Amino acid sequence: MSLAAKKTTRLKQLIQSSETKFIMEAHNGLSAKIVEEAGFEGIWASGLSISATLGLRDSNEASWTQVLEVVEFMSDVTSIPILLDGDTGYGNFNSFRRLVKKLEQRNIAGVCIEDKVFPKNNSFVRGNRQVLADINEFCGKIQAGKDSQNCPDFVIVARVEAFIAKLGLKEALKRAEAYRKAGADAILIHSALDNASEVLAFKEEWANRLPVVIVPTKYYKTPTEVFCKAGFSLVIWANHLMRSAITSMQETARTIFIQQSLSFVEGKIAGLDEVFRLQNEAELTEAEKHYLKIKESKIRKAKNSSLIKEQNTKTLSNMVIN
Ligand code: SPV
Ligand code: MG
Repeated sequence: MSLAAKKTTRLKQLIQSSETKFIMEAHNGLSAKIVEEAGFEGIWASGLSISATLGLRDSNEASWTQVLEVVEFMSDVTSIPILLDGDTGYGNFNSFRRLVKKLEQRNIAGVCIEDKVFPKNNSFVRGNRQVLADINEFCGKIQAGKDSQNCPDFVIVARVEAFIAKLGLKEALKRAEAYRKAGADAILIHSALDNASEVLAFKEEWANRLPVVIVPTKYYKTPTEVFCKAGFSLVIWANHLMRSAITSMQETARTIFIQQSLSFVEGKIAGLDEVFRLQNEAELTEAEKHYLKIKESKIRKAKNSSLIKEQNTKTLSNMVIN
């Protein structure tokens, strides 16, 4: 895939590729950069991870403009496309179409919205309180998003939560078909089971009407070849950087607290050189050489010209006196 192509186009190509592709969660600029450096072709800006790293619940406690700020940082420091987990679109069709416009302005390649009601709950909590959106209302939201996107390749993924709400395959297929007709570019079929039976049954019935995206957080034991063989388009590793950061930070904090010393953790954690490399300090050093030199030479010039002026004044006053 050409790196010169727009991020929207690259995400669309990923989703429409004939092979199964993989994208990885990130939740801030640093983790986004780490995802790109690991070799992934795309980033999942996870609602769960973004809210957790803000110290909040995954229940729309962060406002949509706060989420927008986070993804802007992520996009600025990476060159691979970002698919934002846009929850329910943060309101009705009108809120969603404004979100689409703002995401495109910030170079975000696509957004996924789920057919639940605002404020949503994470799909793995409060299993008996997963209220689904009205199908027609959700179709209108998809349509409004598609109608307001600027770039034709901006991707809108419709996420079907019928299995999460325990409504079964028939309801999942009915919803997916309605969202396809409303203009969705792909269907994300979500499941909270610890095996892939629901998503595999869906894929078999659905066939290839639209690309299908999955999030195997709970059915992680299913071998990846099963997903590839079934023809899923995109697999999202949805929260594993946020979770690995929690484990690592807890261990480091506990060790330093107990040992009252840093010597037990140095060597186990990223060195400052690595922090500076990830921040691209080298670029600023080069830029300083370039731009501050100009500034210095300007100062020199200014000094020279005031010296000349001073000399001229002296000459002039000498001439007047004489
Ligand atoms: C997220 O990453 O926020 C998701 C996926 O929506 S899940 O948490 O699995 O519902
Ligand atoms: Mg989410």
